[in-house]
Amino acid sequence: METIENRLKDIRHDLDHDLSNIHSQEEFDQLKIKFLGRQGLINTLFKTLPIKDNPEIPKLINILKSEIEVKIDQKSLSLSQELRTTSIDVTLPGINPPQGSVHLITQAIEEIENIFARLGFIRRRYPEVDTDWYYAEGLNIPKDHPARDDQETFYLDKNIVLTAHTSNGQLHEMELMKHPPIKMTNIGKTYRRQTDATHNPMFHQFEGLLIDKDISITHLIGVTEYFVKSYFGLDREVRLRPHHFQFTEPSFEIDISCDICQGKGKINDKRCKICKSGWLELGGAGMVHPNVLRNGGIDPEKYSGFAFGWGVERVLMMKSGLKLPDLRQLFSDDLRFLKQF
Ligand code: FA5
Repeated sequence: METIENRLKDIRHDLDHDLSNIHSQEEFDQLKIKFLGRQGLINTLFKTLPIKDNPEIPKLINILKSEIEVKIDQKSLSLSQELRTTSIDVTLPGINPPQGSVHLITQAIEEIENIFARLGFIRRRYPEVDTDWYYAEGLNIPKDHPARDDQETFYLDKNIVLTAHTSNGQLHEMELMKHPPIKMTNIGKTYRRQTDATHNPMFHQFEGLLIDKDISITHLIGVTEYFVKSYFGLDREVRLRPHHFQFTEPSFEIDISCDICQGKGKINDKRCKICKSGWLELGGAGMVHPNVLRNGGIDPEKYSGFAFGWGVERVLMMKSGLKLPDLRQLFSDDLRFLKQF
């Protein structure tokens, strides 16, 4: 009798162990078969124990059977609750993850890149952290020259700067290509110690450089007009104003007609508040200085070229229909502002 009771005890123990390890319907069904199935442990007890000799034995087996049935019922309930909370109902409608969009500045950069690509300009990426040679000295700006003051440069070291313009790409490109024709845009981040409604300490510039035989100001004007009409619209006009840059000779500031007053400088006899004169400044340009060509290993007797460097955020602000009172908004993380675009 003792061994029989031990067998029943083992089955109870077995059941408790199995029940605590069940986490799926399949495991549960297997467990039911194992204990209560036709070939299960309970039926095996009836078949193998001497039930005819001792009427106590079937009683004990039936008590165990009822215990097993109760525990199995309880598990069935708790398992269905567990499965309900953890399973995925694939028929439910999905939750859309929040959708981002390309930032305004990235959109502008892509548009600018594509406009110049249509004219055959290849986009390069030159360093944002560069040596003084590429940034200034090689561009005909000697040490201690007052032209360095204009840019309020961040120096990381005596000889290493966070570039304040993308013009450092000019010499890199000449070294890379070695021989003209050269036709590149260098679009990248630039840094100056400036901050107000039209200046940010980090901003983007796009530099253009074209060097070949017999390149003249006419080509510069043609490329500028193509860009201005493609980016701003066919109604915008271009003008060149004499200016000075160390690395171009002659040098210009390029202006485009104001879209608010249509280049008149006045709206209903009142001065246009945006431009005051009918023109908005696009940025600097000029014919590459012979010293710069020489520094890049190109013979200025054989080749000539033009370069320009304009601000991405500024052209974005000047674009028709986009009125940004403060350029620094572009760098804010205010989604109410950014989501408009
Ligand atoms: C230059 O940086 C010259 N390297 C441009 C150049 C290239 C001239 C090739 C000749 C040949 P400038 O300092 O004017 O030029 O800057 C060019 C443009 O950068 C400005 O017209 C303006 O659009 C933009 N810019 C300058 N500083 C800032 C700033 N802090 N925040 C936003 N945009 C700026």
